[in-house]
Amino acid sequence: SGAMRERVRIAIQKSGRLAEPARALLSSCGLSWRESRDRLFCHGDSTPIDLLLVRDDDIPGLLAEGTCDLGIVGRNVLLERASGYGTGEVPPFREWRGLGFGACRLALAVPQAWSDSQAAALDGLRIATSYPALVSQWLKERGIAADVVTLSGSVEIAPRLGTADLICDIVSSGATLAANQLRATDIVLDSEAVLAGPVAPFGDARAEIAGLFLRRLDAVLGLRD
Ligand code: PRT
Ligand code: ZN
Repeated sequence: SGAMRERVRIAIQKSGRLAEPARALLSSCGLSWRESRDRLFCHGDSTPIDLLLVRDDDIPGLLAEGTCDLGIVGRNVLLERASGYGTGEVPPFREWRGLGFGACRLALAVPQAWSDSQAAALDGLRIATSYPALVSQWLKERGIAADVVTLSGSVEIAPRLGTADLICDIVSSGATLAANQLRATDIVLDSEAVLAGPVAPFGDARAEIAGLFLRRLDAVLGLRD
């Protein structure tokens, strides 16, 4: 959005895996907030940086429309949305920093009973996933003609239900795959929580605020002395 603003809005997950570590990281950067009653918007106290507490899936869209300036979101969610932009279209957001928490992998997983050669021949098979754009891109890059079946949840039971032959899902410990008699094969994406921001620089007071925040963040992340 073209509106001039003098405060920076950071969107983070309201609840879920990234919510607490994101707040802790921002606190360690010296940010603090007045708790608002609805707890969807937290006004920054010590710095002109406010928080927006949302579903992680909404963060790329909020960045794209300019409702928030920065966001903390899984690389998997950010890149899935970025991959959804057509050729010639450039996503207005990008990863600014990897944040070192929320580590996981987007991985293909096949029934444990499959042999390695079965797992390597995916042409004509159906892959269930909540990440259709990333999976389609990965298949295209390798010239594999598999069908992508988009599911919003419970992806790991798709092979047993017969709705797909294999899956591509987020894995951290691997316990969920094991519980569903699946095993991971290829890694499509190594993910972690990232700071996402616009591709174009801010054209107003937000540039200085975001710059100061980044310097503090980099000090906390140990990227600089
Ligand atoms: O409510 P909202 O939409 O905001 O939250 P959400 O439920 O969509 O997201 P949430 O909180 O589950 O995950 C947020 C982000 O955390 C993801 O986008 C990833 O970047 C990251 N992350 C890290 C994970 C995991 N680890 C993870 N293990 N996201 C999901 N999982 C799932 C995984 O799919 C599996 O089904 O947790 C299950 C357990 O994993 P295992 O391998 O340890 O058994
Ligand atoms: Zn979500």
